Amino acid sequence: CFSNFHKITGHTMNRLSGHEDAKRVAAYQAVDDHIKNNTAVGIGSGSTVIYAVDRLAEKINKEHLKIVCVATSFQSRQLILNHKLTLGDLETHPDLSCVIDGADEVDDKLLLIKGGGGCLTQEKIVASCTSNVIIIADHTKLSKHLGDNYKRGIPIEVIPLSYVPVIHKIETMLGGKAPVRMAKSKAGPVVTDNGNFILDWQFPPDIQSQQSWEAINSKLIHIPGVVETGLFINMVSHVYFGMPDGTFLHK
Ligand code: ABF
Repeated sequence: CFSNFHKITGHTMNRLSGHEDAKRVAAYQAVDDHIKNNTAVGIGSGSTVIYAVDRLAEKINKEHLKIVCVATSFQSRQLILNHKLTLGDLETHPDLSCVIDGADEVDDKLLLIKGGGGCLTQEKIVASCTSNVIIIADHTKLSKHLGDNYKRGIPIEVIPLSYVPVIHKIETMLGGKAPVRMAKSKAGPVVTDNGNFILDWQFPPDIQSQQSWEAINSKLIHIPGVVETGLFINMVSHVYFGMPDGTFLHK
């Protein structure tokens, strides 16, 4: 289902800048294809989105566009403010023309794993406010099945007091391991923008042959204490991958 393959000319890729160039190619193309005047757009989180906001700011200034930006995280809010873009919220803009966001993995059915950077819940809420969710990523995020490339597991945001019972329930009900994500310093758990913890569920490899991701997601979401999962199912309209040779792949 690769619908489009395009060449961006004038791009030289090398080993060091390859990933960054690929992110930039995807981000610029998504902004160029989808941003329209007098609209409100959702701004995702992560390193690829930084390129999208750079391009958005350039486009707004050059074309004198009126765009309201709705953030999906503290990082995203800072990006919007640092670029001097107009910051809005879902209270005033509950219907967004599009959302541009990154992902940790995208399978060939356009199912996503998100939340590797810790921002899944607000991202999913904002994504639910548009019918046009656009994912931007470098080529390493593309996979046949979820988990082929992204080995850390599916991020699951949980209320702190529930984290041990939730771990037990996930491991008993679905198998695998679901450790709480620790800060790099190991001084304590990572705390999300919502004050919660994240479990990274390393699911059993054969789970995808036993049940659908919809069924798995529904089991996870019904465990008391689970706030949201990083499984994004049937939410995506477009994906732009930056490829190693400077092209982009549009699915
Ligand atoms: C956020 O940023 C997360 O949902 C996802 O985990 C991550 C992708 O980041 P990057 O673009 O840095 O790979 O959107």
